Amino acid sequence: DSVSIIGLGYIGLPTAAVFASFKKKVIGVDISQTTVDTINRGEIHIIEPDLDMVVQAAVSQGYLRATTQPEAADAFLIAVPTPFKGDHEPDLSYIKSASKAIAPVLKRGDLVILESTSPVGATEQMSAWMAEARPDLTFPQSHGEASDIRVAHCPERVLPGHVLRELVQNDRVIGGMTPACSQAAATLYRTFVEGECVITDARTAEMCKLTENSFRDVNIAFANELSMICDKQNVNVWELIRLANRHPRVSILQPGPGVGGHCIAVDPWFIVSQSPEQARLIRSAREVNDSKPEWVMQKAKIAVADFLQRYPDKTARDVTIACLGLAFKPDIDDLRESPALSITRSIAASHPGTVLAVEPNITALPAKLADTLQLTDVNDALLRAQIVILLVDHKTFKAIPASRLSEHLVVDTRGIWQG
Ligand code: SAJ
Repeated sequence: DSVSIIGLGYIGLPTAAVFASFKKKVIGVDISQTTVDTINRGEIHIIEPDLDMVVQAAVSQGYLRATTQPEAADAFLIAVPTPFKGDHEPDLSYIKSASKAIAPVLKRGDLVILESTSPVGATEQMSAWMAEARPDLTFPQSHGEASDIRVAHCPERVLPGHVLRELVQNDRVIGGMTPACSQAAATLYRTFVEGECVITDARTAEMCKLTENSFRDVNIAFANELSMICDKQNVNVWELIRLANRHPRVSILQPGPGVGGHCIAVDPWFIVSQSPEQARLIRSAREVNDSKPEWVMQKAKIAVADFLQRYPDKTARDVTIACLGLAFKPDIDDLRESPALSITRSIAASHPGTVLAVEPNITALPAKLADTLQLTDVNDALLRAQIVILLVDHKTFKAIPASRLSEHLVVDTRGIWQG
């Protein structure tokens, strides 16, 4: 049987590669010709450990092939982005175009799975779009178990940086539009999933994915709120959390400079936009996490003011600030939607002196930043800066001995030195 993956990004490409490594014939579809060409050369356009090797093997052994034009297959997995637009409304336009693009090649007995994180009801909507384009086929919303096409939602839940392992090991929530749709999807995933494939309906599966990321967002917001309260109360939040977590039923997450990545900072809004009256806590959590970068910037400004008070003969122009870490979380090189990056960018835009950025996991700054920022290594940054803003708890930074920071004014947003 063949599987077609629509959308060869952070989820689609690893999924395609894993299916291919289990000797499924995989047709990868992406609207970007460059992406398609890169993959067909056996190379990758995204950052994920070990993915290059798996893609290279899949392509060279002939199990994975990419194209911009959908082709007939037995199963289709849609893994396209679902960003938000306007006032945090989910934008389903990519799902719409993907379902319209595959509709012409669908045939009786095919299975279509939506993997993209989606608001409740999106799977039914996707099925309706396909039905509109193919009046000659029947779909579950009108024909139930007897339909020609099976449709399910199976949200991805893999952690960036550990995608290949989590794809195989995590349990999968499988929400078919009918029980037979769920069974068909579960059979497909069992090709490589070692975790359990747990069956539910499409709406519950949609809500489940949003719930998982909202749960994490709310818990991180709790930690971030605590860090701001403790700062005011002159209590060390890192010690506080360690102590509170000694309670057998307390498990507080770690504060940071804000929440990055494309999932946790986005998905809770889907719940809020569908249930604005009820989702009060979820909305507040988003607001708390989104306000944290601004709070860190204020801390940086206070550090500059403190420095100038200590050295009245200096001006802000003489102060060099080192921002340690740009990635959205530790030990990865992914700068997308990173609070560390936005904080560094804002500091660079407002501070009249030099701003140094240290990101050991990249070799060059993104072009738009190269004008306002200098990328350097930790040693150079510590030698030149008077103020150090720690933004990401990369291993390299954790290894810096306290003695090297005794001369600096430090804002440690991750508690790696003051914890
Ligand atoms: N963060 C904190 N404090 C913490 C934990 C995380 O500030 O204690 C921050 C991180 O620094 C980062 C952000 O939160 O900026 C998100 O990082 P993460 O590691 O929590 O999550 P992601 O965005 O890399 O991946 C999440 C995962 N979801 C959950 O853990 C519930 C992953 O399993 C999902 O597949 C992924 O979102 C997704 O694609 O939805």
